[in-house]
Amino acid sequence: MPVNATYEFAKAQVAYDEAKTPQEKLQALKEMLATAPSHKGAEKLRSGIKQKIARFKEMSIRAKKKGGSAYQTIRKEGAARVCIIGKTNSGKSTLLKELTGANPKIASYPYTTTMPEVGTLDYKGIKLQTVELPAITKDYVEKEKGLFFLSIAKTSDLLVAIVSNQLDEAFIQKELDAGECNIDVLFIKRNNTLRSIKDKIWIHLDLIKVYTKIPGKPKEEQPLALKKDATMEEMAKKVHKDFVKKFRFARVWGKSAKFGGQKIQNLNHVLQDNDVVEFHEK
Ligand SMILES: Nc1nc2c(ncn2[C@@H]2O[C@H](COP(=O)(O)OP(=O)(O)O)[C@@H](O)[C@H]2O)c(=O)[nH]1
Ligand SMILES: [Mg+2]
Repeated sequence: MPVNATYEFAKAQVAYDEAKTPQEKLQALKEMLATAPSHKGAEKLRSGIKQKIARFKEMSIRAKKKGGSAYQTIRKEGAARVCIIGKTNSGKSTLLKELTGANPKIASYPYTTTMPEVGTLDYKGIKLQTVELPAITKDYVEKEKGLFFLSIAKTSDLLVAIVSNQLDEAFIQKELDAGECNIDVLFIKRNNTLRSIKDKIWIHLDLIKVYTKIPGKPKEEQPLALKKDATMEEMAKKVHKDFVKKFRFARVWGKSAKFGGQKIQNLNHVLQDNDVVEFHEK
């Protein structure tokens, strides 16, 4: 049976466009090469496909080799990791500086930031690691750098994307989807106030802050971050690894208490934002 090469090729091309992982892309590219026209006029097309195949192969070999990447991973710190993403010149470095006081390079020319920049955002005493990722470009997932930056994005608890319009939003979402990055995205515009951006980040992280206190003293200045709906047990564990064993009861002030200083013996008691907890040991 005669094979319609053009049809097969088009099919492989669609598969390539729809492929989400480098492995799938590689598979589709091989199919494209096998079905590409063989006449002289298609030489450029074939060599382009071969180049892409070589690139994806190198990428997957590098990914398999432990520590084979030229890029350093960033150690997680603080209660959560937030990544600032966006197109070039969207104001990522400026926002990082405003949120954290870090000093990234800021310039009016594009692609100033070539490696991730890190700062710490202090939200009412909670430390949030904030990472600016270099500009998202088209077909991000096909570039080794893009893959690396996506791998950092995937380790974050929230992505903050600076956009000017719906098109930007769609572009960024598409690149994240292609990289199989399913982290929540908070889209913000540059004209949002810093206060509102900080509050939105906090709300989207779904965390609460709680305070410990020693009997007869006011609450500690430094709050602890817990995930929303965390229990007394989770807080106790966070304060000290032996605390659950030693737990006798706690006095609680705040939204989760019926009245200020309520005695709570139940380790499954659900805490709320801004609660103050005084632990009493056995
Ligand atoms: N008008 C205006 N310009 C800004 C704002 N934020 C950043 N810029 C400018 O836009 C350019 C790129 O900013 P930068 O933070 O380096 O963007 P990045 O490439 O996304 O990191 C610089 O010239 C900034 O001064 C803003 O909120 N308003
Ligand atoms: Mg930058």
